[in-house]
Amino acid sequence: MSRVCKMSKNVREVFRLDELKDDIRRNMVALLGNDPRSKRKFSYYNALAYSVRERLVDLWMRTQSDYYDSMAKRVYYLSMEFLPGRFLMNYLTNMGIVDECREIVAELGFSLEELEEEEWDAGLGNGGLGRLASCYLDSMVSQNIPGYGYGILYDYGIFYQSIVNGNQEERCDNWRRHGCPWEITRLDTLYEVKFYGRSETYYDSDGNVRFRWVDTENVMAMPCDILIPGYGCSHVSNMRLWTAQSSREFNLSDFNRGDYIGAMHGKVMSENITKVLYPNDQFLQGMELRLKQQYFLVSATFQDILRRYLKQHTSLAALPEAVAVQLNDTHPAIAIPELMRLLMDVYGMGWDVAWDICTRTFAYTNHTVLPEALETWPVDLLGRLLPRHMQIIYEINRRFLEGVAATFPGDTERLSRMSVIQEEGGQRVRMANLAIVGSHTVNGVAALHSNILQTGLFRDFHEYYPRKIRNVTNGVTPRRWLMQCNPALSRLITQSIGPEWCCNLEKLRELVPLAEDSAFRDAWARAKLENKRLLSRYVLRKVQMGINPNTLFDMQFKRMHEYKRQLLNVMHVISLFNRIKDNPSADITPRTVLFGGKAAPGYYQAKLIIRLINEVARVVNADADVAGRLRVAFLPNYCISQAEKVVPAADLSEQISTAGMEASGTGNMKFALNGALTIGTLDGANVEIMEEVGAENIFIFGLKAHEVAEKRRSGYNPREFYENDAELRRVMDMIGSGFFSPDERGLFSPVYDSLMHHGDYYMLMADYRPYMEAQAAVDALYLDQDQWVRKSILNAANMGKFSSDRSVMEYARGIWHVEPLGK
Ligand code: GPK
Repeated sequence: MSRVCKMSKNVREVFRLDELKDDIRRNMVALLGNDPRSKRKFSYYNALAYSVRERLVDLWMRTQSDYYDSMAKRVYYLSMEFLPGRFLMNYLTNMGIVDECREIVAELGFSLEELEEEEWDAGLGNGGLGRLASCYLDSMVSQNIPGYGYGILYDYGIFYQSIVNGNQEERCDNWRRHGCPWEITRLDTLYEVKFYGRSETYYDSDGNVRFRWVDTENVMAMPCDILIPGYGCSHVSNMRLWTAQSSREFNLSDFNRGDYIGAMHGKVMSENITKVLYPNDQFLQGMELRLKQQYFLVSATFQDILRRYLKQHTSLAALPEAVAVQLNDTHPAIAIPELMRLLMDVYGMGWDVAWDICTRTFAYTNHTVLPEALETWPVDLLGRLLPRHMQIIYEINRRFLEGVAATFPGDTERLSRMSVIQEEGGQRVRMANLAIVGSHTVNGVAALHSNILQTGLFRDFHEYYPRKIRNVTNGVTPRRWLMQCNPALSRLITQSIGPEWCCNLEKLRELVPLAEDSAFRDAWARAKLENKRLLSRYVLRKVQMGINPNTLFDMQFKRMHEYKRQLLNVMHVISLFNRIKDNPSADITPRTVLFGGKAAPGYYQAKLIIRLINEVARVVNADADVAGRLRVAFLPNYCISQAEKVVPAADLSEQISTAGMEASGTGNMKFALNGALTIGTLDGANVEIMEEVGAENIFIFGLKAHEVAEKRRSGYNPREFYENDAELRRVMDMIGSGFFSPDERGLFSPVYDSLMHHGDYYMLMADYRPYMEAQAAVDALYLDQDQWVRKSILNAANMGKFSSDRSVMEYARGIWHVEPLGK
C-alpha cells in the first residue's frame, strides 16, 4: 500500500490549516515583498497560491518516489495543448479544503471568490483537444495511474477576444506578465534540441554503416512543472511544460568577431520557439515555426523519458513494458521517427529491434476527420529542418508499403492512398499515416467517430490492421465540471445521495427516483435559478446587458466553426424574431440566447458569423415588440473560467454540428451533467448521450451521418429548401439583403452565398425545418416546468458514462496496460 494513499483522514492536520493564515502573511513578505497590511487582492491571491502549492510539493515528491520504488509503468500524455484554466479552486477542491480556506481568507478580509477572480486562465490550448488533455491528467492522478502531461509553456496562450463594433478583435494573452505562482521552474535541467544540419554516414568499429546528425543549430529546452493534485490527494502528479532557451554557445563565433547584435539576434530567434500558441483549431497552417514547436516538445520529452527510464533499467529493450506514450492527435507524431533515431543512432540498435520497441510504445488518438485539419508537411521543409527524421520516415514507409503490397498484390491505388508520402501536388508527409503505422493502437473519441475512421478516413488501414483502430469515448472530469463549477447543485446531490459520485459518477443514477419527488425537483430548480442569477450578474458586468433569469437560457459555447453551425442557431433566432413581429401578442416561451467562442484570426467566414450574431442581437434587443421574450448576447472571450460560469446556468445546450463532423464534443457532456437539456444532431458523443439519457429526454433532429454522406454523393440542392419553405426564405433574404447591416447592405452576402450559391457544404438548409420543429418542442416543454425539471434531473443522473475517469481507465486497461498503483 502506498504511503500517500492513507491521506486525507484529517485534512486540517495534513495540510496544516492552522498555519495557513500565517503562511499567507509570511509569503506576502518573503516571496512577494509586500506589506501584509496592504489590501491588494492580487497580492493575497498570490500569497494564498504559494501557501497552497507548498502544501503539495511534499506529497508530489512522495508520489514520485512511490512510482520509482514500485517501478510502475508510466504514461506520458504528449500534447501541444493543455487547457487547465485557473488552478486555485481546482487545488482547493481536490485537496478538499474549500470551506476551510474560505474561512481563513475571510479572516484576512477577503472572499474566496474575489481572490479566485484574480487568477488569469492558463490558456495553453485552443478548445476541446486541449481541455480533454487536462481532464485526463486530473483523472489519471485521481485514480493513481502514474502519468504525466508533457507540453509547451507558451508565453502567449490563446488570444484574448474582445468585440468591437460587433467584430472580433484579438489581443495577445500575456498570461504570465505578473508571474504564475503554480510554476516550478527547473533552472538546472536543460536539454539540447537540434535542428537543421544534415545526416552523415560513417562506419562503426564493427564496420557497420551508421548515421549521425551533424552541423545542427541547437536550442535548449528548460522544463517548468505545474503540479496536478488528485482528488482527495491520493497522489500528486505534474505536467511538464518546456520553454526554449538559447544555447549557451549560440553563435559564439559572432560574439568573438564582435558582432554582438548579430549574436543576440540568433539568441532571440531561438527563444521564439515557445513564444506563441498557434490559434487555429482544426486547420493546418503549415508554418515552419509550428513544426519546430512540435519537434521541440518531442525531443525534450524523449530525453526526459529515457533519462528517467535509464535510472532504473540498463537496457532499452524493455521500454514498452515501462513506458506508454499517448500522442494527442498527430501534432507530436514526429516522436515516432525521433525514437527510432535515438534507438538506432544513439543507442546502436538495429532497425527491426528499434521498430518493435517503437510500435509497442506509441498509441495515437485521432480527434477529427476534417480534411483541412489533417497534418501533412512538405518533404522539403521537413527534410531541411529534420534531415535524419526524413530519412527514417522514408525507410518506415518503404518497409510498410512492402508489407501492404504483399497483402494486396497489384493494388497500386491502395498503395498510394496508404503511403506515408503523398505524391500529388509536391511530396508531403502524411502525419496521420505515419502515426497509424508507428502505433500499436489508434483510437477515435466517440463511437460514431471511431466507426467513421474504420469505414471512411482510415478504411484502408482498418483492412490492413483489423484490430488497431478502436474507440475510447471522451469524458470530462466531474471534479472541475460539477463539483467545482456548480457548488449549488453539488451540495444538493451530495445531500441526497452522499459524496461518492465525484469519484464514481455512475452513482448519479441514484438520482433517478428523486426525479419523481416534487420537493427534490423544487430544490433542483432552485439551484439552477441561483446559477442563472449568478450568470446574469456576470453578463451585466461583461456586456452591460440585463438578462432575465426566469427565461429559457439557450446556450452555444464552443469554437466558431462553420461545421458547428452557430449560423443555424442564428437562423432560428431570426425566425423567432419574425414570428414575434408578425404577431406581437403571441404567447411564446421567453428565451435568452447566449453565444460564446473564438474564431481563428484568419478564418474570415467564422468571424463574419460573430459579426452577424452581434448585429442580430442589436436589432432584436432594441425592438420594443420583442422585449421580455427574446434576448441575444455574445459573451466575449470564451475560456475555461467563463465556461465554469456558463455551464451551470444553461437550460438548453446547443450541439448542432452537421452529423459526421464533430468527433465527439465534450461541452455536450459538461452541459448535460449540469442539468441542461440538449438539442442536437446525431453526431459525435451526442449519440451516446441519447443512449444514456433516453431519446425522450433529449431533442434530436436532422440528417444522420450516413444521410449527409449520401446526399453529398447524390447531389444536394440547398435551393430546393429555400424555394419550398417561406419562413426559411424570409430568413435568408433578410441576411442577404442587409436587414441586419443597414449601413453596409452587402456585409453578410458571403454568409448568404455560402448557403445559396456555394453548395451549403454543412447542410444548414436541409436541417433548418427539423431544427425549428425541435426548438418548438423545447418551447412547449419549457412551459411545463415540472416535466422540464424532471428531464433535467434525468439528464444529469444518466451522465455517469461521461466521466473522464471512465475514459482514462479504458485507456489504462485496453491501450496503456497499466494498473492503478496501490490497488
Ligand atoms: C479536434 F482535431 C481537433 C483539433 O485540432 N482541436 C480540437 O479541439 C476536438 N478537436 C474535436 O473537435 C471535438 O469533437 C472533440 O471532443 C475534442 O477535440 C476532444 O477529442
